[in-house]
Amino acid sequence: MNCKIVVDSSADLAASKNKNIATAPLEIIIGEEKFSDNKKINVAAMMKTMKAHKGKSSTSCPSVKAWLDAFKGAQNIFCITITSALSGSYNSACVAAKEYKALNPNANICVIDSLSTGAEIGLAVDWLLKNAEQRDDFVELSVRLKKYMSNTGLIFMLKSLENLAKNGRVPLAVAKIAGILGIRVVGKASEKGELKTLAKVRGDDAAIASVLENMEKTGFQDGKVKISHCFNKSEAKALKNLILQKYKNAQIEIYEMRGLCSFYAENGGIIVGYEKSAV
Ligand code: X90
Repeated sequence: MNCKIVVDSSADLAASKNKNIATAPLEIIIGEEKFSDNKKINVAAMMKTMKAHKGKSSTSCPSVKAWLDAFKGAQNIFCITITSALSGSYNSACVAAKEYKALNPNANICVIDSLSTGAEIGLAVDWLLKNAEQRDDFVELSVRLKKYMSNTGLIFMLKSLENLAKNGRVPLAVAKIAGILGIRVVGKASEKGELKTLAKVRGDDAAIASVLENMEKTGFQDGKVKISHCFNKSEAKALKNLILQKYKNAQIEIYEMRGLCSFYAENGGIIVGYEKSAV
C-alpha cells in the first residue's frame, strides 16, 4: 500500500528526503526568538541561543493547520505523535485528522500516540517503510504497527533536566540531581508515556553501562537500536560498541537529534530506541 507517514518533529525526521514522510514542526521559543523545528533549523545555533539566554524558554506543539499541511494530498495516512502525557501534539493531530476526513471522506487516517518520542518513533517509521508495501489492508497494517510499537522501548541519559523542569515536564527535585556536577539521570518512557527516572550515575562509563543495563531490564535482547544524541557522538559510539560486544547481531544506527529533542535532552543527552525482542 502506498501510504504517507506523518510525524511531528520530535521524531527527528524533518530533514528526511523520503517523499513518503512528512513532518509537522513543533516550535522552540527562546526569549524573543522562535525556532521552527523544520528541515532548515540550525540546532547548534538554537543551543547557543539557549545557553546565552537567562529568561524563559518554551515549546509549542504543531497547530491543527500544521498537521493538515502535512497530511495534504494523501489517501492513506499513518500519523505518529510525541507522547500525549507531555505534549498537546496528539490532540492537535486528532482534530486535524477529523477535519481531513470531513474534507476527504475516502481517506484512511490512523493517528497514534507513541507514548514516547524521538528514536522510538523512528523505529515505528522504519517498520512502516519496510512493511507497508506488502500489505493492502489499512486496518490490518494499523493493528500490526501498534503491535510492533508495543514491543519497542526508549531509554534516555541526560546531563541536565533544566528545560524539562522549567517547562513542568519533570519535578524540580529530579532536575536538581542532574544539576550536580557529573551526575547523569538515566530513565525510560513509562507505559503511560511519562518520564520515569531509573538511575542516577556518575561519569561517562557508568552512564553508558546503565543505559544498556536498563535496556536489558526492559526487554532488549538483540535487534534494532537507534541512538540519537545532542552533540555527544563519542558517548553514542561508546554505547554502540558496548552493545555490540554483547549482542553481535544488533543493528545500530547513530544520528543527531533535531530541535525539539535537543531542547529537552540538552547538550550531552542521549535517547535510545530499541526493539524489545526478536520482532
Ligand atoms: O508540546 C510541546 O511543547 C512539546 C513538549 C515536549 C516535552 C517533552 C519532550 C521530551 C524530549 C527528553 C528525554 C526523553 C523522554 C521520553 C519520555 C516519554 C526528550
